[in-house]
Amino acid sequence: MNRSSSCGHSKADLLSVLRSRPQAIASIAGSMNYPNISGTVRLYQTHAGVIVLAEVSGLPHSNHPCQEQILGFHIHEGTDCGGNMDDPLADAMAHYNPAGCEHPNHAGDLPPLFGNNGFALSLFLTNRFSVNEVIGKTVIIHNRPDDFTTQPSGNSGTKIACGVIRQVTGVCF
Ligand SMILES: [Cu+2]
Ligand SMILES: [Zn+2]
Repeated sequence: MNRSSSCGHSKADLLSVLRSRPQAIASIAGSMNYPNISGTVRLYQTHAGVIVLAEVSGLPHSNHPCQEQILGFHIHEGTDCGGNMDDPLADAMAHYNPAGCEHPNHAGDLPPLFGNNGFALSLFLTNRFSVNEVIGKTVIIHNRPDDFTTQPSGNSGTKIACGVIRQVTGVCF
């Protein structure tokens, strides 16, 4: 399962993996205060790391050209998008950090999403985790940019959207 080398992906062409089915998907939904947010995060295992493809709509945005939103984006260690009145996504807990690193070297620290009138699309490679090890954990979007400095979470503000990472059955097709 999930051995990309058996699927014919050459070392020189990581993006060819996007023609196959992702190994895992998180369906993103906004918290009760951000009901318009929805999207999908797809995870593809390659020999060089995990390709993450995120597409999200309904994000908070500004019409001012100098104030377009940049939104913190992480994998969190929690396995549930529930919470409480103070933090509707509290159950996502902290950044996924199995090696005990400081932020922004947590395994779950990802490039922030750049908003475009409420839409964001991001495609990147990370070898900080395998797809298999993050299945069941959560993807979180925040309402502020990640400053990549402040501990423990980059001062990225409120959690506004969440999705549980779920395994996609089947390997190649
Ligand atoms: Cu986060
Ligand atoms: Zn972090």
